[in-house]
Amino acid sequence: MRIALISPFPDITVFGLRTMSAYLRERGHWTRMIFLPDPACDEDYGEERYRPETLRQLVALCRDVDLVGITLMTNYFAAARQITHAIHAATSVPVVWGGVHATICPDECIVHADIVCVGDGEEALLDLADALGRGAAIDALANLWVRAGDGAISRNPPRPLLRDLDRYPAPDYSLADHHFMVADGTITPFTRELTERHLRTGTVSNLLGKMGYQTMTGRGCPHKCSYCANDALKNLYDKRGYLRWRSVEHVIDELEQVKHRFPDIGFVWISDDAFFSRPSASLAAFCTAYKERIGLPFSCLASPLTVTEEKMALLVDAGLVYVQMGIESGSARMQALYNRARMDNRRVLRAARIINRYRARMFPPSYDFLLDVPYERTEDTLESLRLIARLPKPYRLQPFSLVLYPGTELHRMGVRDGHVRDAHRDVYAKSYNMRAGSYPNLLFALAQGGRMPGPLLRLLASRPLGRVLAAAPLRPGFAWLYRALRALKARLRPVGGRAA
Ligand code: B12
Ligand code: SF4
Repeated sequence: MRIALISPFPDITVFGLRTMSAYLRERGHWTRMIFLPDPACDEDYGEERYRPETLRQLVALCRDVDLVGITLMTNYFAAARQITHAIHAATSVPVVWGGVHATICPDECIVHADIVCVGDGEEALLDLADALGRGAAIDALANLWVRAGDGAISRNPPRPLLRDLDRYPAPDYSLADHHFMVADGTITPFTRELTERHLRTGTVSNLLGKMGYQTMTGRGCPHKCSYCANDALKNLYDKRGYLRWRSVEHVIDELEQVKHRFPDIGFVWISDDAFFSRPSASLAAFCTAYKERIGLPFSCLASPLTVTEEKMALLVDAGLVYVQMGIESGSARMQALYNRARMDNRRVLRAARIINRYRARMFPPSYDFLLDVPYERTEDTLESLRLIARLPKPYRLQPFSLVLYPGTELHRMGVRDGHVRDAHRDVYAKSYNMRAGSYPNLLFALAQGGRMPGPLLRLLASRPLGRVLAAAPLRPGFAWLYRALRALKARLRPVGGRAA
């Protein structure tokens, strides 16, 4: 079978879609990958994202295939819908949607797609391609929701999660029948030069000033934060089998292939949800093999509970140069609401101090915080700022405006309490970059680079002063100041860089 796989994401990594492409090819099908980096990017989620000429070219690429697959996160719902409508209007090729949003909101997706994949897609897509190839029925395949011609929908539960991730080949970077939408909306063959140019502009690539290759050594997360997609995904699957790891050999093989294919790769970006939660023995084996056979600097994500002195020492010795850790809030009340009570300030400071011991050999770590949370009071945000004042320097802050993603506990609460009045505006079209203008958010912006002296930040975020300055009469003034500061930062940001 011939299957077109489409990504609307700005980033070209798309690990899941590329893995499925490689797997289908290995199993005798042909895939055509089409990357449509969303022109609106993260800033403006319009309804009509692609130009008519782009859609015409896209449809032409989908005419001679047997199946079209589209991957989507919640923010890309409008893009997937626009692409699907264009394909449906001009061809009779069935369209299957998959990815985190399809998994969490299949009922909404099946209105537009012919088939929706709930959960991991490799086996489901292979079964679907095989069945279509044989002319067999597709309405009872595990993981798939299928809409029949008369509108009836078969809703098949997901199969148990596959534990052996080594079954899947490395993501497809072959460039064979790969296509890419360039800035003017034209779809061209995806070349090595275009790939490398894109790999140079990812967030971490910008930060480290090197061309980065992004991969995942496992799937899942040991935690279940109430605002995170993992909260929704763990409810779908058996929680115990959710966190899975590829073997060290499997990951190192992939990285060796990548080094061979792209010799200019300057670092590896491991984007596992919580790489530090890999068991100690496996992490030690990874570090030994990585140091010997890959030898490139690398970055990863951490959670305050999983950073230990032992793991940090191993990783830095193997080449770890940059860590991003979610702190999210310094207020015990908010930590409890986020289901992160165990990641309290004591644990956060302990993890930050461990990371800080390696400051001479690493780039400053990034610490993520959630802002604009409807349940957060000014005092909670000021507590976060006071925690920041205690963090050892150097560091960078990555403040994210909370998006209430569907399927999460906080989304349920938000809907119940009237914080999601217009789903498109408040969730689907909201970017984590759209932070509200306020006194505490201004302090976050000023402290973002990690250069504000701790005592000054402590003073500005202290209870009496903070309360006065965050009070209603002063809000418009601080909102204006905040917007002015962000506009200035945007002007100073290097071309190709993104706001964190
Ligand atoms: C790496 C990553 C990124 C990278 C790269 C994204 C990319 N384009 O490749 C970066 C840092 C750029 C990124 C950015 C964003 N991300 Co992100 N990201 C992830 C992360 C950690 C891993 C994604 C991944 O590769 N997973 C592994 C693969 C195997 O799983 P998968 O993608 O789900 O694919 C499987 C199935 O879903 C299914 N499937 C997927 N597509 C399809 C298609 C078809 C046809 C079929 C049949 C099946 C299918 O099969 C796949 C294989 O089993 C996830 C968290 C996670 N653990 O998944 C968050 C996640 C996807 N990101 C998220 C978000 C919100 C974003 C942002 C929008 C905002 C933000 N806060 O960061 C931005 C903007 C996007 C952008 N600029 O590209 C959310 C999405 C929530 C939601 N409801 O949509 C997640 C789930 C994080 C979270 N825990 O909440 N992200
Ligand atoms: S630690 Fe991060 S990835 Fe894991 S559940 Fe919490 S927010 Fe999600």
